[in-house]
Amino acid sequence: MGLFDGKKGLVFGIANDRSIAAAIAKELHAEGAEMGFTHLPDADPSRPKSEKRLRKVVGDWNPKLVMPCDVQDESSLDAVFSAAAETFGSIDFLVHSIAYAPLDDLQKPVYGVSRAGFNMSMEISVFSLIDLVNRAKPLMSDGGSILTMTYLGGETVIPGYNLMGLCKSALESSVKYLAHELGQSRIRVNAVSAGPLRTLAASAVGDFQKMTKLYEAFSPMRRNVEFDEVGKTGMFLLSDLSSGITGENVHVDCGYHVMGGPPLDAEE
Ligand code: 0WD
Repeated sequence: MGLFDGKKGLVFGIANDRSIAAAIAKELHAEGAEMGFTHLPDADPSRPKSEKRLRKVVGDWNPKLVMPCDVQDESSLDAVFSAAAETFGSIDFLVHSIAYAPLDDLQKPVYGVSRAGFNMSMEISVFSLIDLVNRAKPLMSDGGSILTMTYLGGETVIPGYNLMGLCKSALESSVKYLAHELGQSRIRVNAVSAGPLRTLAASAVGDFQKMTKLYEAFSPMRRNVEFDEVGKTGMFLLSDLSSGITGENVHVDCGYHVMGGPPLDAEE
């Protein structure tokens, strides 16, 4: 008997087997969930790289829905949600694990960010959650649970996180407002704030190795978080085990976020 037996949902944001969404989907699958997945559209359909990488993660689960989706493109979103309605009828959960900022803007100080880069980053990393929630609501007539992924750089300054920090602040605020607006429809909206994990997206942000060393030295647990730990907490927030939790930002970061200064045993 799995926690997700008979439950259906959509997962947005598996780029490859190291994606956080892949870690969450693995736990959901182990608990019996049926899922639909999207990948970034492949520029050359005769060489479907994104689809192939996604299918490598989820192929063995025989998913009924695998589709391209660019959250900036209304028509691809329309297609995904009409296919989801046709395939699943209703859904119980949705995973939003999507973020993007143009590298050039991400590497600039916040005051140097371009208007176009700001708009694009906010659209892909924040508005996409709002839009997905709006589109998923009619499919969640029996209630549901929605999860997004964030990082501590949305709450406090993490040098190098720059423009993405602004996006995560707006994303975390969206989680609270959406939770408020959808609570009476029995739809919960939560975020997981994960410690640094080596994924495709992470390679674009600051000095990754420096961050992981910092977590090893400063976090209460003196280590970095593992993929499956983030996956399990994501699964918990999507499951009925967390039925009383909404609007929450759960930190899965070995406690790093509670520290206001270095531990006394930290090396220079
Ligand atoms: O340390 C980390 N990796 C952390 C990541 C710590 C805390 C939070 N996060 C967040 C990220 O900010 C993001 O919101 O977790 C989420 C997932 O990130 P990830 O698993 O680290 O990264 P990745 O495996 O690259 O997945 C992000 C995916 C994209 O992958 P690529 O690398 O191909 O851009 O977001 C998707 C895409 O699959 N994505 C889009 N999906 C639809 N339309 C779009 C788009 N326009 N742009 C990006």
